[in-house]
Amino acid sequence: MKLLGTPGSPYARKVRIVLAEKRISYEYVIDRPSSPETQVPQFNPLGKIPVLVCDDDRAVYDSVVIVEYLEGLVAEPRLIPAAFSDRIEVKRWEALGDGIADATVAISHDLREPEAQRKPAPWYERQRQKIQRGLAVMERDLGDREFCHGAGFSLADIAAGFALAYLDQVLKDVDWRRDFPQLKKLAARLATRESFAATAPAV
Ligand SMILES: N[C@@H](CCC(=O)N[C@@H](CS)C(=O)NCC(=O)O)C(=O)O
Repeated sequence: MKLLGTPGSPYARKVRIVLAEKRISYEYVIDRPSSPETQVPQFNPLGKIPVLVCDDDRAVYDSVVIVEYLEGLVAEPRLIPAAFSDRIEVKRWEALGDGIADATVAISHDLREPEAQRKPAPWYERQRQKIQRGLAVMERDLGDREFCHGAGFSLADIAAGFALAYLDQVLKDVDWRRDFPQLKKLAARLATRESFAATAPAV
């Protein structure tokens, strides 16, 4: 199978961490949807990465669906619990991670525009509040436990980890380590994990 993505895409990294955890081999194809040569729309009509192209040429998108697909394809290690309420909890963590990444992507893309064309200050404030509130809920729900959900590593930890790492990558002024000490410890633990270390974007 092939994964279309870019080193800068947080959602592609989330999928790559899952692939690494499950030790699934794949071809990683760097494909920027903004490039005139992109193949992404051939596989995803929405023109977004990540896209997983299976060996039978079936394309799976977006990252939430890809992760669910990989969980069904290779059962171990289990990243999404089978029990209904645990499953929903872990998916809620995934929604938090994705939502924090969505707001971070929105800000970082707008900051690339010439100053006169940028969104107004209240729009920036709304995006930053999404990030801050999302992090506050992660901090509260993690508490002083080792893992974001239950007694072991799961997609919930991947969700928190990729979103925090992406914040470090593109919004360096957000000092989340100062405000959220439990997330700070979590991120330090996750950074040493093989799947995170192997997929960390070059600095
Ligand atoms: N919800 C999607 C978000 C994917 C997404 O927004 N990808 C960005 C890159 S980080 C993209 O491909 N943008 C190109 C575009 O929207 O044209 C997912 O989780 O896969």
